[in-house]
Amino acid sequence: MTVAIATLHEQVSAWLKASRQRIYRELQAPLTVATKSGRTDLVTNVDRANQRFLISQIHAAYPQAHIEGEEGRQAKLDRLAGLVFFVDPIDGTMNFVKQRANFAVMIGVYIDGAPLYGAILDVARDELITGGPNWPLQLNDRPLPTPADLALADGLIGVNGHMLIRNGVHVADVALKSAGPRLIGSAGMEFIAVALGQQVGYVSYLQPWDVAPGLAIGANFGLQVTRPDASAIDLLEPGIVVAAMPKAHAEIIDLMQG
Ligand code: 2AM
Ligand code: CA
Ligand code: CA
Ligand code: CA
Repeated sequence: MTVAIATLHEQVSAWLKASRQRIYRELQAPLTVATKSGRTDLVTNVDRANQRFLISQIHAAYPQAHIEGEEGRQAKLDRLAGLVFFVDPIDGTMNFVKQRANFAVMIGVYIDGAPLYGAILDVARDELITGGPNWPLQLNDRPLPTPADLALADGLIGVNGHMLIRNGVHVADVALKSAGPRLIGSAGMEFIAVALGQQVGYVSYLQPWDVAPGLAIGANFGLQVTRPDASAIDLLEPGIVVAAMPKAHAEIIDLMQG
């Protein structure tokens, strides 16, 4: 199967920009907020509506595609064969509800399990980061420099708050060895910070749609995205993700094994 990446980029960019317009239009009415697995795991009417919108756009353009989206009622993906779109209609729903900022809409596109293209829109700033193994790292269609391959001591590290507080898999050790931990509360925004060279990496427990877009973008600039034992990410399962530039990644993996 061949997919023209330039066409894909135009389509996905247009869907994400349209999502932004729809989100702000829907915010003119009160939000409906519900909990999922617990008190801090939220979904709103806007998450659900935007997922329906994105799925309809993907289906119309790529009828053969399989779609794995966070809020859907569609069956969970059980294989990565063919063209697969990972969709997170609002990433950082708690931030969306509490801050109306620091949330993203994002899509990762894979063929037979290999990354093809990723796009993350910082909705509040209207900044779209795109990239892939064969697509340049861009911010709103303008090229970005490759982030520096800093040692952990020289870079800020994005972390999952609960993992840091509980020192799950030595996250506190990683934070202490870094130039400082940072906590944004949106996986997509964390990957944007890494792509912009603002932090050297990110450690969290993530679902496939949280990691797929950033992993595809990072394939453009040597970002290492693995499990804590350095094994490859299985995009069919949730799990701990270590995403970092190569030097810091090697250091983080060492700390996490220790
Ligand atoms: P979400 O907002 O799309 O759910 C910080 O909470 C980051 O972790 C966000 O990117 C969030 O994505 C993700 N996340 C994954 N599982 C979560 C959960 N059970 N509760 C809250 N956030 C979760
Ligand atoms: Ca969620
Ligand atoms: Ca998410
Ligand atoms: Ca989400």
